[in-house]
Amino acid sequence: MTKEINFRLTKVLATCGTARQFPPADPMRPEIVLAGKSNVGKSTLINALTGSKRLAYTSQTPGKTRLIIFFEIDETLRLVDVPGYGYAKVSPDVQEKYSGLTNDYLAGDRPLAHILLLLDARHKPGTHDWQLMDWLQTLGHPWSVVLTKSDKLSRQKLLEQKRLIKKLIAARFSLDEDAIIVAGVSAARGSGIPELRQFLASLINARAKKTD
Ligand SMILES: Nc1nc2c(ncn2[C@@H]2O[C@H](COP(=O)(O)OP(=O)(O)OP(=O)(O)O)[C@@H](O)[C@H]2O)c(=O)[nH]1
Ligand SMILES: [Mg+2]
Repeated sequence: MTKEINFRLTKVLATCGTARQFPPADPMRPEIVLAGKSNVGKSTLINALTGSKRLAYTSQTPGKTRLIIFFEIDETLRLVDVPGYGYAKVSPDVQEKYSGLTNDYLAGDRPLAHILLLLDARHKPGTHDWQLMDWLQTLGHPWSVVLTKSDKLSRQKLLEQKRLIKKLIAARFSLDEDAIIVAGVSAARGSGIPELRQFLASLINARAKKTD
């Protein structure tokens, strides 16, 4: 049976500056990571998914989320907000520390169900985005792309951008374009949010069936 997930039943589980602070892994509560460049809209998307205005901290100042934050939804799954990368005003050693924390998480023994790589719908993937995709492919983690701020584009432009991103990723990793999932969302308008909730629920349900 497919379990409904109530995304409104979300709480902050842990706010972590080091890997030691990560909450104990719970295989019954698989984790979905939101990763992406600083300011791409990770925290805003968590707020939109959970119907909260200020659960995840959002700001106009890029590079604000410096910690890994674990959210728990309906005692069923966890969303993990990892620090944004590629923030130019942060010195390289500070940058290193935060990407180190993300690497600790990704390379650690977590019940990782999926990674959502967020890209601004208006732009192509940058160096740091490709680095993360390379790393995820190397680790063998399943991931998909979410194009954020889709309200900044016309419907037609968004479609074109989705196609372009699929093409670029397929070329880089020798994949079939149809195997690449690229969703579009606008937290500002709420578009794509119910579909993304549905996608996450289907991932969690598929995983639950496998471990039955
Ligand atoms: N127009 C529009 N703006 C958005 C959308 N989502 C986020 N933003 C804006 O983008 C800015 C950054 O959003 P955040 O959610 O703080 O970004 P973040 O990825 O968490 O950033 P870091 O924590 O620095 O890594 C904020 O000013 C948001 O209001 C969207 O769907 N549409
Ligand atoms: Mg943030």
